[in-house]
Amino acid sequence: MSLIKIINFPSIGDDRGSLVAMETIDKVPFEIKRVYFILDTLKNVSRGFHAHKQLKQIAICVSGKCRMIIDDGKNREEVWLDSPNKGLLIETNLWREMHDFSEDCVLLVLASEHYNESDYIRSYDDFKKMLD
Ligand code: T46
Repeated sequence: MSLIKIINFPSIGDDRGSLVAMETIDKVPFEIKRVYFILDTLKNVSRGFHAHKQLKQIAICVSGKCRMIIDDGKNREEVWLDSPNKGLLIETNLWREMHDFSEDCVLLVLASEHYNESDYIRSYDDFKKMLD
C-alpha cells in the first residue's frame, strides 16, 4: 500500500476565478484543531525531518510547489505537492521531509491536534526504535 495518500479538493470555479473548500464532513478525516502555513522558505532549505506520535495532518501547496518525502521506517516515497487541489494526508508515525520549495511556495497544513512539541520524534534513530 502506498505511503502517499492524496486527497483531491475540487475547485469551485466560476467566471470570477477559483475557490477550493476543505471541510471535515467531506474530505478531511479528522477534526481540524490547528491551521498553519509555511512560506518564504529560502533557496536550498529543507524542512521537516521528524515524525508525530498522535498528530494527523493534510498538507497542500496553495501556491507554488515542494517535494515531500514520507517514510514509514521501511519504505520511503516522494510526491510533488504542486496544486492547490492536491492534499497529502500524513497519518501518525510517518517520517516526513520537505524539499525543493519554489520561491512562491505557500504550504498550508491542516492539523488534528494543537501544537505539542512532545508529540514530535525529531531523531530518525528514535523513530526507528519506536517502530521496533
Ligand atoms: C510538520 C511539517 C509539515 C509552533 O510554535 N506552532 C506550530 O503550530 C508549528 C507547526 C510550529 N511551531 C514552532 C516549533 C518550532 O520552534 O515553529 C518552529 C518551527 O517548527 P518546525 O521546525 O517543526 O517546522 P517544520 O517546517 O520542520 O515542520 C512543520 C510542523 O512543525 C510539522 O508538524 O509535520 O511542518
